[in-house]
Amino acid sequence: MRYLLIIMVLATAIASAAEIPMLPFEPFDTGREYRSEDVTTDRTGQFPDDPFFAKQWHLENLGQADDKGNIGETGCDIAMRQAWNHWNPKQEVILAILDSGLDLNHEDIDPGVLWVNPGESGIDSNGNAKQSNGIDDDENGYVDDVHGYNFVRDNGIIQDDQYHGTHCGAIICAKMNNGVGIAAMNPRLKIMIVKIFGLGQTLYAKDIARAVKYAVDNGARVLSNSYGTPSYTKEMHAAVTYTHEKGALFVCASGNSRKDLDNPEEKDYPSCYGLPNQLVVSATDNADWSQFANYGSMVEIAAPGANIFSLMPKNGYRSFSGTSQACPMVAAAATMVWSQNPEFTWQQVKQVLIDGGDEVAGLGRYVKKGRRLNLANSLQHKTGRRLPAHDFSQWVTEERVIESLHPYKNDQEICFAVEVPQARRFRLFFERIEIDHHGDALAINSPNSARTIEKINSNFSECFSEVIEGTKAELVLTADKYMNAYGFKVSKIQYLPN
Ligand SMILES: [Ca+2]
Ligand SMILES: [Ca+2]
Ligand SMILES: [Ca+2]
Ligand SMILES: [Ca+2]
Repeated sequence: MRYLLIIMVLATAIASAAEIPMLPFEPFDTGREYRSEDVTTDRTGQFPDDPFFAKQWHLENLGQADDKGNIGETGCDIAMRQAWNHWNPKQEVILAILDSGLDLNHEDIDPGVLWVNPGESGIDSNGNAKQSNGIDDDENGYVDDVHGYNFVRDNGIIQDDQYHGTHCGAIICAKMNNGVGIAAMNPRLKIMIVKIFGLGQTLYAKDIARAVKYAVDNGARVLSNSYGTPSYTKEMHAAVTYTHEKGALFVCASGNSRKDLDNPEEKDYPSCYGLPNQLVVSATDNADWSQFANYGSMVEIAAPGANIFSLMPKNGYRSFSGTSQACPMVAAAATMVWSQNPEFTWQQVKQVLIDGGDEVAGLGRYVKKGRRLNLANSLQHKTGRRLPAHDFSQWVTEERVIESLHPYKNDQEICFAVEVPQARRFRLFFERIEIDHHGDALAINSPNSARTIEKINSNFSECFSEVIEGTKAELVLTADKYMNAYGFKVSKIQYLPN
């Protein structure tokens, strides 16, 4: 029942607040928090020398386990080590993070990463520091907004009093190669902190819309938005439209509820506002599987988002899962591409990120074109890995029914063997698939290559599987003890004759 309760809590939270941060996929009470004195990993003499670097599989995945012990697959990462070698910033580009602030007291945060508002820094005519004199020195409508603004308390103090902003922000801007804590994507980016969550009042759409407008009006060209709500609001729609008019790139998390965002009943915002300068981000794990992210035609890129190790307030460290964690990676990648190509428009930045992404088998169900961020490619304007293209016009179609019980039973693992003796390669046509995403999955395995080709835990109809090499496949349906669904029905197979 544990999962069910969590879902209900989430659903209640969504219903009661107009705007909430996307809660991490993992419940709060699992995992452990680390202190740097717990660390036994000695990385002295290596680059980067941050002791938790090996836990940051999203930066460099050498097949090590993630923080929860799941073994990864080499190369399922954003190619950060190579990206560092190809980064030559020509111009500063400001990246705004709209979240709960940043823990400036953390041992692994350097406040030097923060954007500094020139109009709110230095000394005023009375000899007081402009950043704390209680005066709106630059007359932008916000008092003492030296590093951004706190819309929750209506002041310039952007310290995190929650955790979400620190965890997501530090993925980008923790201090790296300092022998402490984690590495980050790049500490030399300039980060504007726009605090929209935390202790104090609950903000509603009109306040978040003001915060979005603040970010672009004060120079941010990339905005990282790790929050969402099922409610459409004209205020937020207008704010995202405003970022489009101003030529900024609005990067946002697709959400963690395994919803089909193309379904009118399952919309989530800001992902579904449909502005072309939006880049909606899905999440993958350390073997490039998509587990929980919302999906749909507006989701154009994936980035690592399962068990992402980062900072917690009070010198803590831990992993969280969510598109909230994937979103800042793409936002930082966009900022790095833009810093290196200052003449680019947002269209070009977005295109370079999508073009550089690696195509992943099975990811195409959840992300348009099935691409996961590869920052090293994008910084070099290289095309990422592409899956083989097939000319299906020569393939033979055969009626064949393979189906589970409808609904399938809870608490079981059941295997369906498929053989197409005359095939060189083949694919399955699903009339319908409905697999509950809480602990259930349908895996398509290829005994020929000893690989899992797809893992499906959502709803689709009238669609093909990925191509399976050889003559055999196995469909393995795994169900936990709670909540079931229709299951699946294959009605046709299509194959290339041998
Ligand atoms: Ca001001
Ligand atoms: Ca001031
Ligand atoms: Ca560090
Ligand atoms: Ca289930």
